[in-house]
Amino acid sequence: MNRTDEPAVVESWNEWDPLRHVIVGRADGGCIPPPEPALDAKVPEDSDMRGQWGPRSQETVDRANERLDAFARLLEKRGVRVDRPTPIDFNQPIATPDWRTESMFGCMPPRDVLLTVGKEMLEATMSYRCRWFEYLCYRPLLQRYCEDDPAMRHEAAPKPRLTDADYRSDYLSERIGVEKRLKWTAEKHFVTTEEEPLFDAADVLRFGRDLVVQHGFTTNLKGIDWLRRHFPDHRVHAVNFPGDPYPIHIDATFTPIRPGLILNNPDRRLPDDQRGLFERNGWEIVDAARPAHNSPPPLCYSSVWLSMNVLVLDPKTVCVEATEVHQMEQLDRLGMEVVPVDLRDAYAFGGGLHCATADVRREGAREDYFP
Ligand code: DAV
Repeated sequence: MNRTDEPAVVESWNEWDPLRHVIVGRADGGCIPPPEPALDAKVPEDSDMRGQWGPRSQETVDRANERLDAFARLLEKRGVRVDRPTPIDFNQPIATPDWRTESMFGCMPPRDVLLTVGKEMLEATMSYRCRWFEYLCYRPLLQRYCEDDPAMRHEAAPKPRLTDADYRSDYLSERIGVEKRLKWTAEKHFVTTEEEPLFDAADVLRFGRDLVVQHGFTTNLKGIDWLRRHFPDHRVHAVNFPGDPYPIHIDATFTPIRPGLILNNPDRRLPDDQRGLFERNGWEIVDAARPAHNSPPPLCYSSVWLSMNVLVLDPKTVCVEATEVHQMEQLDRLGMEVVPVDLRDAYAFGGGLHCATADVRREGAREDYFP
């Protein structure tokens, strides 16, 4: 069923049904992009990345690729078909009529760009200029899926202009401080404005009939409204996590494991008034275990909470980063078979196990988990 010479079938409705076909990113040519408004707002003020940009060293690229290749082989051994994107030369200037930037980013976290909802694969708008053209790396795959599967829908959200009007200028100051950041995120005063619809695919979680979308730095309310209009047969729920001073992407914050069970980052709890949907339907929201690390690896955008950026293979099996002993232990206790995956050396390229993948097919149909 998972042979690569057989026609691909696109269909995935949630984050946990048995995984059959997935895209795993590559580190080739990954760059640290030059400063730009939305990206600067995300780089933590004490980060080793402040002020530097350019191609990442070949040594770090090779090491990340070794890990990603091994992850792909592990998935294949478990019967999951794996495809890989086609990198382009990321270390070149790009421009639109509105702006120019000196380099792109890479094609490591496919989850940020591609949103699979049922038989549709949707290219997100993205909200960083350096990631505007990243969809090109996935076009060879999407074209093939279209040829193989007559019912597959390849969609792209309207490309945003990403002029300066998309970004709040008060986020551009060098030193804001965590206290002010937390006040701003609690007030939903994020770096992106409501100039036009913006969303990254990694702000969206799929729960059958329901989509849960994080409102934050990389997804604005217009982006959520666009998703609501685009998926009229889904209920789209906006959530936000006031404890996160750098709210981008939901997948190190709120992680569904199986029907009825979600891990929530204890530093970024879902506010009480947004829990009703889950509580009314008997879903348990559990504090995730603390990360095993005190700091992210060098030159990494993400926080230590990539510990909870896990990839669920089926409702009884979950891949967890191999050094995240506390997260492994907790998931084991919650009744999951835990598959350790050595991926920390790829974190700097854009994230953990969930980020590094994008669903093509999971078994199962669209269920209503919140009737
Ligand atoms: O906690 O830094 C990382 C999410 C990456 N997709 C964080 C969020």
